[in-house]
Amino acid sequence: MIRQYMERFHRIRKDWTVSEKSWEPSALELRETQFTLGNGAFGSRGIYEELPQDSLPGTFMAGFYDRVGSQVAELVNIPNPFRLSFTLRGEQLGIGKMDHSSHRRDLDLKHGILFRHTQYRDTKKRRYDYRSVRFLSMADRHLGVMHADLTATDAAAEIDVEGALDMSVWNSGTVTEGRKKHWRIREVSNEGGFEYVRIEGLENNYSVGFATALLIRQGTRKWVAKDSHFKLRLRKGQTVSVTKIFVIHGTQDRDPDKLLVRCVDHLRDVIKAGAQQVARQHIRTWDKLWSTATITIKGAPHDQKALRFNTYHLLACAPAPGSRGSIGAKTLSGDGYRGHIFWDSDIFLMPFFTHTYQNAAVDMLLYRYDRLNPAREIAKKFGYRGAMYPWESAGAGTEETPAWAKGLDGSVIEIFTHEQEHHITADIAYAVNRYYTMTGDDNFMLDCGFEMLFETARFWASRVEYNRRTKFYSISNVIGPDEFHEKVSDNAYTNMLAKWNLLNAHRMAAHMKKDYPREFTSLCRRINLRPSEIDEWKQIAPRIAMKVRDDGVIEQFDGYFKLRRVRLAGRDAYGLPKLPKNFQWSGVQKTQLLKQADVLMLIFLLSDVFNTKTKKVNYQFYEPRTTHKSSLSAGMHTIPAAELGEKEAAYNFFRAAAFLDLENVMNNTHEGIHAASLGNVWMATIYGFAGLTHVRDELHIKPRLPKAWSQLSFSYRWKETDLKFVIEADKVKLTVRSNRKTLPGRIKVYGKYQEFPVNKAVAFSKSGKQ
Ligand code: IFM
Repeated sequence: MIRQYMERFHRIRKDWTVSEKSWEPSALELRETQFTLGNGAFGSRGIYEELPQDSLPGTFMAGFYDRVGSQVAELVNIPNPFRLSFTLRGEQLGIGKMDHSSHRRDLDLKHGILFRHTQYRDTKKRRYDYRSVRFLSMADRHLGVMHADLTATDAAAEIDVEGALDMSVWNSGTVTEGRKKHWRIREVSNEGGFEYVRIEGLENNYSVGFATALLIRQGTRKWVAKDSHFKLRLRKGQTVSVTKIFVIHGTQDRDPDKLLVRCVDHLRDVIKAGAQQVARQHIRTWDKLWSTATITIKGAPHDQKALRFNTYHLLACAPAPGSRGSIGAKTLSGDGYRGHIFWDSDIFLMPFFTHTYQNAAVDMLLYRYDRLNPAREIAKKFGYRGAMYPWESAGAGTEETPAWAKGLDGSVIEIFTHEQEHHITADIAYAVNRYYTMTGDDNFMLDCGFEMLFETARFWASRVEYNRRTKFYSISNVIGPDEFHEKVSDNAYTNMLAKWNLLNAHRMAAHMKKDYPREFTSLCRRINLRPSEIDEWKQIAPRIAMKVRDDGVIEQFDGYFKLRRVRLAGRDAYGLPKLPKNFQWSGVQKTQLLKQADVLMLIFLLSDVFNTKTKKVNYQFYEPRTTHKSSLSAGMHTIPAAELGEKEAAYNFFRAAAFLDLENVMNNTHEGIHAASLGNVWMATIYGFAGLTHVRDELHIKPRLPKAWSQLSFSYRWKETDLKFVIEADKVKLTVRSNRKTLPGRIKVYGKYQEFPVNKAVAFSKSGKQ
């Protein structure tokens, strides 16, 4: 039986399980987000199948957006496939509806399975034992399964079961809009006992087909419920098992019959193979994902679980292989930020995928490559050259930032990020380049990467403005990563990344010309890139303005130092600064307060450009001014804090990020998992505590584990080489596995270059080789 089979794998290993041990109505939406299941193609919130009041069912199909009725395109909340409702003697079985004596749900992070066990008591005190298990297959990304067992413990009972798709779903209302439904039902039919439903997006005729079967087993009797509905009588102590299997396919094909055949044939094949086989493949696929993604910590079980929770959600939202898709700011776990894709995916999520699950990283970059033309259009619209990527992106690659949104104090505010947050274009170039230097994937570069680097450089060359007085190039009217300050000039992050983008494109043009002359000529011809333009990149870059104080503090933007200093008063439970009492958000732009890392983000990304002294003075200056009102902030602070020996602060920042969604630190987890923070937790562990840095072609390792961690182990892929680290307080053990004869670059441990024979573990202590 599928449930027992799944339970065998689960064995309630505490450190791989996130649990809900009682029914807490106030945590309903929070748990729905936390218990989201996903396989990259779909995500489905961890709703209760009987849909208690205030449930927020959310099932999202990566890449399916619609804009009808809203300011901008939204990730569509499609019908909820996990609904299942039982009625016994007229009383509905359900949490909050019927009394219960015990209840728990367990999310198995290892295999992406949600277990549930609730013991109910009806109004006559008769008991019912209810267990369910569900998963979205990681092996077959169109498939989902839910299995429920109901036992009438005390007395015989008439039961009525209903398992049709739940159509009563909507996209959340936002500040200026009400709730929206982004699809209409185009077809409902019954095909050989399977329920078939086809919906269609309102805007673009995108069709999604659902084929569902409800398989019933009572004693030795087995059948398929007609119309997903049946009634039966349970004897005292008897169990009825219901297995709901559904397949979902999306298409833009105009021939709806094809979709029907695809869904129904697929479902038939799955049923023939059997749910157990499906479960086995699902488990195997998760095991494979974890084999490279696992991070093991000894000594701190809570941190260990938090890390697994974060990694689980990273794997659950990783683009399906070959999808050419990316990841929204709230993964596939909620409709916060309308499912839009920000720099979060390029800067915060790419490193995890690049070093553990490279295919997903490629898909994320292809998502951007496929939208190079809309980015060219945006540049043109603003009067620039090259490609200017939108701040918020959805399906089409056009700008999707809403004009209005809710501010930190709940008021409606006008949004300017789409007009001013230009650093996204350099962030994407940075992501392309980082992927290349970490993987050496020449094919990707020849097919897509070089073109992206050149088109983004072109944009910056047209975006900078020459100041005759200072003889420097300025970039005015921007918003940097710190979104508290709008319409500023010469934001250090934007300017430095623009400069980097130009210099790097110049370097890459030389590299391509030398190593791939034919392809270089053909690309230049295709995008009409002239040698004089490439020369111009090199001339502009060194003259882009950046202000640095005598003590080395980089001015976040022109005039920042003149703003009012507000002292943050005290720290919260995670060690994050608190705002002074009665602080008014409305005047925040006139203060030096930061929403999130800005200069420190720059220093992290271009780490080898800055020396330790510069890192230190800037950390000391900006950290006390940062409010961490963005989920992108706390986790990334771990890295400079750890590097500079601020051990306690580093650990606090790590915990604030690692528990961000587990403990609802920002009070908005109900809107969805904070994707960027997931990536931050991974980076904080690897680049903060394990102390890995890439310096040109070299890898340097200088661990600084938190006191509570006695050991940290993980895998790290670098240019077709798998590195397996086991790190303790004063010791690094490294095993290099590769088919290459030589290492991709030199490796320095504790400040000394070391030799690494392939396939052999070598250990080093701070004092030398062991
Ligand atoms: O991309 C971020 C931005 O940096 C801060 N506001 C939220 C966005 C989405 O996470």
